[in-house]
Amino acid sequence: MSETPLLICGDAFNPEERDRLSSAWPSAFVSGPAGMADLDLGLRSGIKAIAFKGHKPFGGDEMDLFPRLGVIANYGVGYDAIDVAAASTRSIGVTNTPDVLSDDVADLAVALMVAQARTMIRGHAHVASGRWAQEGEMPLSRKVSGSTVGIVGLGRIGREIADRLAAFKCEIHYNSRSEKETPGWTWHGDVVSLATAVDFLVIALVGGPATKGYVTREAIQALGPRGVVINISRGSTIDEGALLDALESGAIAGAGLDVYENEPNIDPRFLKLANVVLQPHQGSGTVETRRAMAELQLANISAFLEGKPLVTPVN
Ligand code: 8YV
Repeated sequence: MSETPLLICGDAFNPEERDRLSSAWPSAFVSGPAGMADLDLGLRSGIKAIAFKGHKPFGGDEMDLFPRLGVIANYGVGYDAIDVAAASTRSIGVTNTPDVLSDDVADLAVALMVAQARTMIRGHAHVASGRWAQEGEMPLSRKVSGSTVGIVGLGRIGREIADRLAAFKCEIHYNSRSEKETPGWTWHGDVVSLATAVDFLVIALVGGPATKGYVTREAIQALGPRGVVINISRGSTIDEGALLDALESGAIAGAGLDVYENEPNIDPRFLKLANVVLQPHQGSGTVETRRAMAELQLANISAFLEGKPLVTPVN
């Protein structure tokens, strides 16, 4: 049997992250779950932990390739790529990297709101192209402070977004399964009621089958012509076709998006829109936070391989 306990899985790992893992534990590498079946049986039989990064599906069939597998440590708070139920039935632990990225993702959500409403991308082009000197001022933009905001999903990240927007003097509404203890924010039992009440709808849901298409066509319509959708969660949480229809027709005012259904090959309809600010799924993508995520992932792997309790288990 091989003496290699760790498999690093995902071409999204950068060299520093791979080095950190492989300096801690003897390891092998595979670019994604699809390549696991091609690994040598001797190597597979020794693997006890998998460090996972990326969004390609990792299911029970792949888990069965590793008879001694005890933990899958995900790099990221969202673990929708991993079939957690399949892991649980096989007594495989799954871990993620919560909390350490909430500030960055919340910062980006607020930045998307401000950039969209204050037409900052257009403003940059106006200056950089020299048009400012030739044509003078741009058309006026739209105020963010004091606006009415609806947060879909008041978990760790949703809460950070709401706290920031409360400091922007926004009126905070939210939708979650049950009412939470808040400083007087307004709870809505469904997303259509939430969308009807607000101008900015900020999606901060977890991904996965339970939230697929949660923000429906009806909810998008309910936002109305001043409505702006911000999504920093997963592309799957909103009806993307309905969002594109509403953006194209002017049924809503715009969107600020960090996530899409088909990343990185996003629907080309997005590229023709003038009322959107688009980011390449970089919510947690700062040097500081990615390092903290990598360290937490390694802490979970080391805990497992040393027979200690997992640091941030999800099952
Ligand atoms: C990704 C994320 O994990 O944490 C999450 O759920 O979506 C991101 O931080 C990161 O892009 C690595 O794939």
